[in-house]
Amino acid sequence: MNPPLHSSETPLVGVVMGSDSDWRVMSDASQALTDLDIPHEVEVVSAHRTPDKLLRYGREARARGLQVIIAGAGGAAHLPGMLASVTALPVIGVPVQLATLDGLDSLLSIVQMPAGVPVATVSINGAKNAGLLAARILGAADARYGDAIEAYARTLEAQVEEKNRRLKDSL
Ligand code: RP5
Repeated sequence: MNPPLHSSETPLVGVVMGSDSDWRVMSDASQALTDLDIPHEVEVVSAHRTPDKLLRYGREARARGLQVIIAGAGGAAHLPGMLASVTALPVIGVPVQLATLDGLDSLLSIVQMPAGVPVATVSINGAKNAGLLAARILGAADARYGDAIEAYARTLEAQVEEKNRRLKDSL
């Protein structure tokens, strides 16, 4: 499945990825944002293959109204860090697992940022949590999103309790 086209609403979150091949993972971030009614956009931006686009995207993101960037990449995953170096927005990095090295290469490329240029790195293939973290960042200033995260937490709680009940009923 390919990334969808831009949403028509003004996006608050930019979900970017180094290749369309990352969409199999990064779609989880988009889905989490959709589930919480958070307007977002999806874009393929490659640190190595489209460097001019990367710089433009990062430099213009804030002025366009984005509040958070989620950036996923695999292998020599320089996209999140390079974006963080040209924008003041919070950047959440998603290490995408490729066929080799179990995603450790992606994780280390993203997490080991030099002091002064932070990237909030989630787990390997942790795109869903990246979407939820972006929602929490928005929720700090906008109660709608904070409330949505609290409601989501209650859903998780109810699901665990339901499974607990079923497990005990099966004994
Ligand atoms: C990275 O190279 C991308 O983020 C992707 O994870 C990886 C492979 O890209 P493709 O060769 O599949 O386009 O920059």
